[in-house]
Amino acid sequence: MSTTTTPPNGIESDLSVDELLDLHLRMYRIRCFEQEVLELRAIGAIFGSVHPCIGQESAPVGVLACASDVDPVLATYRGHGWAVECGISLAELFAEIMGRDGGVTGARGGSAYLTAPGTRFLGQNSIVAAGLPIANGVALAAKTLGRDEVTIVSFGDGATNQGAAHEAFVLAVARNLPVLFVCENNGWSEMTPISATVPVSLTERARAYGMASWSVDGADVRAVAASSNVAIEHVRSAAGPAFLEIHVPRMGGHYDADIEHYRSKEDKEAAHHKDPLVQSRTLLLAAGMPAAELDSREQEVADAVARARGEAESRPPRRMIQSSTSRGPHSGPLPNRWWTVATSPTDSPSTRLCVTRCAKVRK
Ligand SMILES: Cc1ncc(C[n+]2csc(CCOP(=O)(O)OP(=O)(O)O)c2C)c(N)n1
Ligand SMILES: [Mg+2]
Repeated sequence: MSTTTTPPNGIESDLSVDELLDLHLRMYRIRCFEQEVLELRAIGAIFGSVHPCIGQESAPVGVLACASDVDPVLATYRGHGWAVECGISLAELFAEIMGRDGGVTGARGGSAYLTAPGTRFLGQNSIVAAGLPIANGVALAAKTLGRDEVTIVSFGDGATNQGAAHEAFVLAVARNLPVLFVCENNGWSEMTPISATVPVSLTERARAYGMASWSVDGADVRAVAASSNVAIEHVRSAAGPAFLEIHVPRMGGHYDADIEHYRSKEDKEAAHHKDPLVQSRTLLLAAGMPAAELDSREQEVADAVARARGEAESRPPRRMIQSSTSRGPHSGPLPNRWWTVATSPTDSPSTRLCVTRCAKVRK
């Protein structure tokens, strides 16, 4: 099939149906991953809360479809989708989130601090807006070393109110850094609607810093890819940092146990109507793809994700995690043995190196 599709965002998209199918299945993989994570959390297989990106899948998929394989990526605690899209092993991601041996950083990061040493996925950050100045540092290094890289950092709408974001925008413009600031505007900062704190559009704000900026409807992955392409090319051509706002629906709560007492039924329903997967599926069917074929392609993806989960579940719990949970809350300095925890034979060489270095520093 080669029907061209055109999203209604003003930027033309020349995606073929096969390309749209690829983006759809990539989003579907993230959705399956998040649903498995929520189920694991519900049965107590994950310690601590998780912040799923359900509804926001078009952001990592649309943006990274236009990036190069070496462009560094940073995300927030809602960043599982970015890690998945960076090609990190799903089994290692599940193991990390579940505190199992063989997790991508030996279960030291968990859901909110996923990082994959030695890859371009430089990691998530639970401190709101902390990723932006880090991205600047990464971009400054790339620029100084003459590397053709665009650093991509994703963050929420609420993060744009943080001082760290302001400083990062100022520095990125002042130094003409090759950074793409990707704002996933889901309309909420925990329990506060963005309209309660920001009286102007976020792109208008970004332009005030001197950055090129675009806004796009995240319900349409074609539009996200088309806008990302323009934004990434802008940054790659050394025209300066750019700001891409993607309007995404937060289809669930802020985190897994959020009962959303502060949110109206209408707002929640509106978010579900913006589900990017429903839109891409509808487009594919309208373009003539048989429903049975689409179902079977989705099933293959769901099966692969379930297998990765099973692989992670078969791994033993990480020794360090057992030790931390059995000791309970600690006071005073941690004993040295905490930091001399051995790396696992299943850890990658870069993880072993990273852990050993951390242990030396903390002692
Ligand atoms: C520096 C800092 N302040 C406050 C918090 C508490 N906090 C966690 S998530 C969050 C809301 C962030 O909203 P947004 O940036 O829109 O991201 P979203 O959760 O919607 O993806 C806040 C205030 C934090 N983690 N870090
Ligand atoms: Mg938000």
